[in-house]
Amino acid sequence: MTNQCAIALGSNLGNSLATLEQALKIISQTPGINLVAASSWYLTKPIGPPQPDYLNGCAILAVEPTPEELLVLLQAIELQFGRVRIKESRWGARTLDLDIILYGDLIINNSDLIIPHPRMRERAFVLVPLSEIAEDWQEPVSQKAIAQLVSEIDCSGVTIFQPSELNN
Ligand code: ROI
Repeated sequence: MTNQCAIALGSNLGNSLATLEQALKIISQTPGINLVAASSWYLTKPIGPPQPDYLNGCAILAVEPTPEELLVLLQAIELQFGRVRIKESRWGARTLDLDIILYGDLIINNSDLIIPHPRMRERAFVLVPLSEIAEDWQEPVSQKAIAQLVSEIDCSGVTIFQPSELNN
């Protein structure tokens, strides 16, 4: 019994492209997880305080783990890439950020896990990549499709990544 889940990947420290591609490989090789689709990588203007541009993308996974188990798995992968949450400011730069965006049509509101991701509906760096691979997926809180949500926001800070552009 598997569930369709959408995750967002982001990085703006170190070799972001290598980090994101390795992270996606580790995720897809995890028992109980199958990679269904991966978006292009996008170069995105930072939301929050001034910091380097981000590389962002999304993936659709078919998962056996529960949302809570998946969160633990993703956080372990973040740590493998040297992410130290305590040292990072909440809105600061990070080597690897893995967020659960959607898990089927579940709505979860725990202290440590909120699904759908509470800010996904306003974030072009999530919605643009996600619309590439899941445009018809209904976001269960707004009950709008991803394609509809993306049409309602400003996406000017999000462009498809060309590997020669990233110089940090
Ligand atoms: N901004 C962009 N463009 N991409 C991110 O992945 C991202 N992640 C964050 C904050 C600091 C909110 N800004 C971001 O955590």
